[in-house]
Amino acid sequence: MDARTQPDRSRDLSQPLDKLGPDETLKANSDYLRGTIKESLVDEVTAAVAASDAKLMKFFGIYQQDDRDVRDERRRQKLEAAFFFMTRVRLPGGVCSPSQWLKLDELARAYGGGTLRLTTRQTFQLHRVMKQNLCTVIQGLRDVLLDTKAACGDDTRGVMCTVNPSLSKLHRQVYALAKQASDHATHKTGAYSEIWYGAERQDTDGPEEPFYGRTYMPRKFKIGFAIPPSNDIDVYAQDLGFIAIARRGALKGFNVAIGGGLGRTDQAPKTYPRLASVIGYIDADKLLPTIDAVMSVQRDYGDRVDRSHARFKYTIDDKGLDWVKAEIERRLGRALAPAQAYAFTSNGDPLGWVRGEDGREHCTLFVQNGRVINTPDHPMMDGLRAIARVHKGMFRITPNQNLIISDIAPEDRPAIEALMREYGLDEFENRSGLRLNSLACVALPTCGLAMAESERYLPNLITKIESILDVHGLKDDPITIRMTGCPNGCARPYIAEIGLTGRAPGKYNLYLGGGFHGQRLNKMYLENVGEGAILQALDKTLGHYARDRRPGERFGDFVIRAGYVVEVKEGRYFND
Ligand code: SRM
Ligand code: SF4
Repeated sequence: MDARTQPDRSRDLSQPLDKLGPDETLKANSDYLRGTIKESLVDEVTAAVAASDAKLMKFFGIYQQDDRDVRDERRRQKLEAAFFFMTRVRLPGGVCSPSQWLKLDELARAYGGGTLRLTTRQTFQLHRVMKQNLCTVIQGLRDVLLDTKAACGDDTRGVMCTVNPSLSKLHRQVYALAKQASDHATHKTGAYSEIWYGAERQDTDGPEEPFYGRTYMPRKFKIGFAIPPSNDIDVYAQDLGFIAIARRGALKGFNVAIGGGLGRTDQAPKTYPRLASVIGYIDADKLLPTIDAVMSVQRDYGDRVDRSHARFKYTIDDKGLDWVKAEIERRLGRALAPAQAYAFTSNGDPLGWVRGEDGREHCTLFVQNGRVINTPDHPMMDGLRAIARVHKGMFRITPNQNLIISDIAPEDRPAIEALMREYGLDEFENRSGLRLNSLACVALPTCGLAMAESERYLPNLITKIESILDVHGLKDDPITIRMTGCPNGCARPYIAEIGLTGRAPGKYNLYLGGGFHGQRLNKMYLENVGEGAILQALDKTLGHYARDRRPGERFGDFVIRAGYVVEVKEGRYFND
């Protein structure tokens, strides 16, 4: 049975669109995402685009934003906000070539404020792109075979894949499938080429969007591939996660996990983070039909009235996991096999050099919060450009916002190492285990949803926590800490051992007790508190941990055993 031909309730005329949410009407009436984007782009009266076009442009990886640092001042001066656009690249598995890196570097310097941002889903974001430069940027990306399709919007988003290059053969196999999955599930509308490349509209033989129809997905849908023992992609945070099962180093198939998602809203208990449930096993050749079957269930049954309740996790909890699994199996035309044994050990990145099974060398560099930028004492952007000019292998962005210079022939390593030393790219050895396991979302000044600082604040907060770690002798212990500027959870804070989510300027919720390899949600320990209270709480709990931990016990496990927080067994009890 082909799930692509299964019922799509979003196109069912018996469901009047006006009974659905406004975003559904917008999508349905947009002529497959064309809207009036072309007109908006040439409107010289404003640096912004029409509100409806701003929503549609997300499907093309482009977000309208404004500089929040100057928002109030501009309002006082009766000027429109300082609008610009964030452009997110589609980069399955985070792999890019040196020529792609050089192009991104060039575009970032010319149009993106002189900085590149590596994201928690392994891709690049350019911020501060002006409306009149968007086509140039997207055509520049096309020159190196990159695009921004479906990097945002109600579709599949960036497909993630574990980056561990030491398992060379297995990684190659899984990465190839992740790329195939991304190409398969990305929207097909001709609007992309027409708007961004200036192509003529082509007649299509069949439907323009054979899978999505006119209304696409009810909400974003995230797919990721994990290769145990690394859970770097946080597979339990994906709407649809695949856990690679290998035999003698070669891929056999995948355990299938569904219904992960972290977004929530403060004071709205109906929203909650949920970890994905493992529902069975498939052979590798059933991958694409499984993606179709799972996505089509969410496409047809996801909530199209209330967007805050439209992620797959809510469909699963409303309908019941057993019902959803049975519906997936019905569409797949077969039962899933029982899940196979696997074990994760960490969701962090091992930094520094490793040699792959194929003899090639790989070096993972620490990039604090994914920000690639030149500063007076740390010319990181120049350093990576210098490496890209001589590097014959690949770059891989990790889900922890770090960067691997990968696939280096042993004889080329000395030259790369010399450049790393010259530009100070390898200066991570003296950093604390906490800093090396930290993640922060972008937040202010570009994110329109931020309530507090994140990327610009976490490094300073960590410096203060490091003093506490020094006192307790924990400087080298790997402890995960993740901060976001609002509860949406873009740095996956709810599965960190220490999570901080912004409530207001200078105020955060503090969560403790997440699983070290992403297997357990944390629990709120303090609500809406400032730096003083955060440091006090961490001094107390970290000190207690240093004194009383059992051999090998992780901080996240300890705070539960010591009674600071209760264990969250299921995502839906997170808010209790
Ligand atoms: Fe996110 C919205 C940044 C990963 C959950 N996210 C946003 C927007 C686009 C704000 C907006 O809607 O106006 C942020 C742009 C900020 C900026 O200025 O760049 C934004 N999200 C990011 C990135 C760049 C964070 C980072 O610092 O790396 C990550 C880009 C990933 C990528 O390459 O595609 C990013 N976002 C995530 C993740 C983590 C993940 O997917 O592994 C999550 C939690 C997992 C999940 O989806 O449940 C996440 N972002 C959200 C949500 C909450 C969704 C929900 O179900 O409630 C929003 C808000 C929304 O969609 O309404 C959001
Ligand atoms: Fe913006 Fe909130 Fe996501 Fe941070 S978590 S990038 S503040 S939406």
